[in-house]
Amino acid sequence: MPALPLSCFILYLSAALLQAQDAQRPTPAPAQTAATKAVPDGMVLIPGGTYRRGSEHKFKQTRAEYPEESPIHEVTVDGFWMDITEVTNRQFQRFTDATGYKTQAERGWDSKDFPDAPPEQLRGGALIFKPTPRKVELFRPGAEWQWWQFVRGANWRHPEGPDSTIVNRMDHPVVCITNEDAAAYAQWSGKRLPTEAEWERAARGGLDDKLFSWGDEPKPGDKWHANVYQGQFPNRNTAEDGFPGTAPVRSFPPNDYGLYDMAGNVWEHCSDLYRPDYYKTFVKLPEPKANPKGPDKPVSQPMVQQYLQTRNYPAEEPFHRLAWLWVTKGGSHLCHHTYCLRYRPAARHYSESLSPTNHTGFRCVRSR
Ligand SMILES: [Ca+2]
Ligand SMILES: [Ca+2]
Repeated sequence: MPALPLSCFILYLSAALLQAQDAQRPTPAPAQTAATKAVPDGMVLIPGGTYRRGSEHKFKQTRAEYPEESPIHEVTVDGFWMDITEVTNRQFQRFTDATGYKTQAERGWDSKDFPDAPPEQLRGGALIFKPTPRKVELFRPGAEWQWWQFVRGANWRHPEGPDSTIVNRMDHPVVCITNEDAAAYAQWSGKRLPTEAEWERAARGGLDDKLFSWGDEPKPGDKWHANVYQGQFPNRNTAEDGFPGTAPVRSFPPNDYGLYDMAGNVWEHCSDLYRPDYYKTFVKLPEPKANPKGPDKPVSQPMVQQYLQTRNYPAEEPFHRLAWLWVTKGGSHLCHHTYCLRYRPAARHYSESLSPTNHTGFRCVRSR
């Protein structure tokens, strides 16, 4: 999985974004209802405790690097309940049926935010993966534009575009969901999105210091333990694991906490803002707090691109909340080990609400 690309639409609008307002941290979700001692339906208790977050592993067989995961550091989280599976299309449909909620990809974008954009550019849609016709050089700047395409009319009901349907995929994870869409579902269901610290705690399943949520072996017993990408990315998907796209939830073994698809299938939204240097600043805090909730200030994709090249962010300018980057975890069915070995608990990536994608969904948690 590459860095999520800006769509042409987004590039076109970036100047308008930089001048937009609303650059403050979001209002926290309302406090959750009182914890119940009964096991919430479809959830499992993740024990609180201290674990070692992040990874400094050196991968020998790929040019891909993951500096955003280091340094490894101790983090303490309280116990919490977590959904056993990713939120499915069936579950999300219950939410939209009950509330009439329209996702960002369905609504499109508001001319108030983009006064100079032609109406056509504001129509809803999502970034959709398209296999390339032949092998491509993966590690050149902008390479991802060869396999990501912004498709008008693509959304959770039509994950590959207007002519596609979820009718036969109601047990698959919902996709083309932004962080705000996921938070709206969570609030409706009396839950919330996990923090990044909670998500990684849960994904490890008690196996601290292991590479994967099942151990250190990529493919124990010669069996795939997650829905990821086999073959040659992005032009030849052999689907050796049985699934060329998303899989029904629970298609692969759970981790030791009983959670399914914490590796692969779809990326999962967290409640934290994303900064690639967050762990480096976190470990310098005089007394790192338990239950960390991520950085206070958002960054945008252009800021991250400059940071990755120079290790410095550009001078800060206000930018619209739609361009804020939010943490996503767990990798997806598009992760190939040579390019995106991010189906690991320590792996970190991001989403932005200008470009929902058809490999990003979520699951919820509830405080005890
Ligand atoms: Ca697969
Ligand atoms: Ca997942």
